[in-house]
Amino acid sequence: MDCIFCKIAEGTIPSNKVYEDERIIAFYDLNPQAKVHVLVIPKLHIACADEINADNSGEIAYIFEKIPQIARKAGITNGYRIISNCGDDGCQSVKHLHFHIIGGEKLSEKMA
Ligand code: DGP
Repeated sequence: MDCIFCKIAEGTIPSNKVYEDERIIAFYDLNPQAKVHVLVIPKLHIACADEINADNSGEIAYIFEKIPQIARKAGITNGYRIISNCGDDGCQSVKHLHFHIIGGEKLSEKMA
């Protein structure tokens, strides 16, 4: 499968990693939208939030358990926003489920 984030998870495409274990990887976004912008992905290929189901939702729960640690490791100390774009109207450009963690500064009150 030709998926950039699967390749990052396998290590065949390099990334600036914040955190990695056997289930997930967190790395800095190539095109940061805030002072700190990290992406967290499951190593298991799940296309987007639409494809979360009873068989794979444990990976998502695990990501959310780890997000506080990842945010701290990225230097975020005063709150953050978690975003997951899904599908065409959601402007998802990489079709491997990912959570944007943005922070490190006061964010806009608008979300869209
Ligand atoms: P989205 O629009 O929600 O699908 O966000 C995809 C993000 O992925 C976008 O902010 C840019 C980032 N991105 C795309 N390709 C790469 C890559 O090869 N490395 C890194 N670090 N980020 C990437």
